[in-house]
Amino acid sequence: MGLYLLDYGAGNVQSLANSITKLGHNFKWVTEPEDFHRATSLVFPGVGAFETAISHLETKGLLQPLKEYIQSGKPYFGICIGMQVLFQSSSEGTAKGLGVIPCPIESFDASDKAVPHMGWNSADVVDPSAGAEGVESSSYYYFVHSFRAKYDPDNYPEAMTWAHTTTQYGQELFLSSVRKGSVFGTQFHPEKSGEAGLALIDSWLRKPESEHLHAPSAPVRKLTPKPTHALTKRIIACMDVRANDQGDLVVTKGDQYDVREKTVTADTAGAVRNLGKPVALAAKYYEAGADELCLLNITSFRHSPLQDQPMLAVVRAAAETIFVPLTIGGGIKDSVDPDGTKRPALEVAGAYFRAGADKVSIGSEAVYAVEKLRAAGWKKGDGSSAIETIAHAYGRQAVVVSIDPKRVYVDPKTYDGPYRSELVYGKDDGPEIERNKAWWYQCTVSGGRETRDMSVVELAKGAEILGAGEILVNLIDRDGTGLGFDLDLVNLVKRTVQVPVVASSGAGSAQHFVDVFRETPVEAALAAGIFHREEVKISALKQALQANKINVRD
Ligand code: 1PR
Repeated sequence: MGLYLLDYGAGNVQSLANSITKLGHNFKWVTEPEDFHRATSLVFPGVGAFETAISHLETKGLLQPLKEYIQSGKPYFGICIGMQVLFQSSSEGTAKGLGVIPCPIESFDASDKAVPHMGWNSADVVDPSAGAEGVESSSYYYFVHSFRAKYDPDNYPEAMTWAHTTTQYGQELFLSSVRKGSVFGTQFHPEKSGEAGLALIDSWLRKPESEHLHAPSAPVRKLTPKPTHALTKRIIACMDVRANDQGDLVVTKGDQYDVREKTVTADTAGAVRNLGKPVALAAKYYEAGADELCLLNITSFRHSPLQDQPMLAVVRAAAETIFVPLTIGGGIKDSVDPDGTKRPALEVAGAYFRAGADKVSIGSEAVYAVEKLRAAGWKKGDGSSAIETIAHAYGRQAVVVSIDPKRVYVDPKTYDGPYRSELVYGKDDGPEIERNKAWWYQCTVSGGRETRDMSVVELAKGAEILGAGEILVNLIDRDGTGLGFDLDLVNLVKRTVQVPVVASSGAGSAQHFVDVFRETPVEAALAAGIFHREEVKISALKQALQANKINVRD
């Protein structure tokens, strides 16, 4: 008897479990079909890809019992894919959904916006007279998805009687939550939506069973999109994590990727710069209002990631206290344990997702995969790369490709190399001495130690073809310099891909964030040094952005 959570075996379900525990509730995992009879309420935190979710449920013999549970009238709360399975079908694949809500899930139109829809957006209650299911119109909730149920009363009037809230992305209105009878579902992730999300989960869990029964909403009405959507720009705090010389994992930060102290005092010279413990810093940034956190294991290229239990322990512990999205990077690649056991990248990523990560960030491996793709003529990948295998199992929104380029200075008058169309020309008033200079951006691997014969435009284009859901753009020349984001680089990448892009490297002041959001269409900006050294507080940064009319989450 009691609350059960359904885990079909892919994606980060740990964060929901952590949020329920933090709120003081007990639960059990569904392990066999009979558990659906034992459950008095059920939460399905579906993370990943629709097709994979349906086929895993079917293989485990859980699909039909799930359908029967929903029809039984006992309270059900589906999150993301846990909501989408209620629908007829999804254009993400050929698998059929449960068909409880008679309309399809389809892809967002990517012609006027970045897809996936990734970040914090608002949700408007369709029929306030029926009472909101803990959804506050003044709050923001975290979305991450490429497919959605369109709000479409003309074609699907019956399905729209399920509409509890709608959200606008670009000029599209879609169902961000559904409710009827004892069934509730959200497209957004309350377990990743900070305090607002925790409050929503708590209010659903605390309701007596009788209050879960909802009459149908008021008659379906037409809704018109507003001139602009409410998706906020995201602020990401990044922590580079590595073992120091004593073997403890510490947050470190270099400039231009060199993390060793340069000061010549007796006890610090040459030591790994230590800026604090990763779990404590992650909790601090969560409390301070960071919209996302990123942990990069920058020693991983020397170790087998699955042997790297301390890093997995860091992710587990961080996920217990932070309820915003968490990206893990470093060493996401096919690897071999010291005993010769092969570990595909998919397994490495899976271990991080199970520990509580929402996205993995792939660096060096992405470069090698795009080199192969380019050699094959930029057609589809062969399905074997880390980007492809992880995106297939967990959805493209779970795969970030992290680009670590360096500028290659050339004489624009004489340069006749392959990247002429990608050249950026120096300005007289740029932060570096750039007059009469031009450069292209060359990709690197192994944390900048090795350059490769590939430009940032090629890598971004190839990563998107292979299935990356987001591109993180660092720049080694600017890392830790405080000179500001390289706006030319960010615009170059934004022009190349349709997936969301994160600007990184060089933030030195709040004004630099204002500049990057005003002068480029980038979706998010990441910083490390200024947050670690407390030169800029996240709350002050958000105030500065709001003062400049840039929409951010409070
Ligand atoms: O190649 O898949 O194992 O991934 C390695 C990942 O680790 C890559 O994303 C790479 O950027 C990162 N990495 C490797 N070595 C280092 C290092 O510092 N020695 N960290 C490193 C790079 C750079 C940024 C930094 C921004 C913002 N960190 O993430 O956070 O430049 O810094 P700032 O705001 O202080 O300027 P793989």
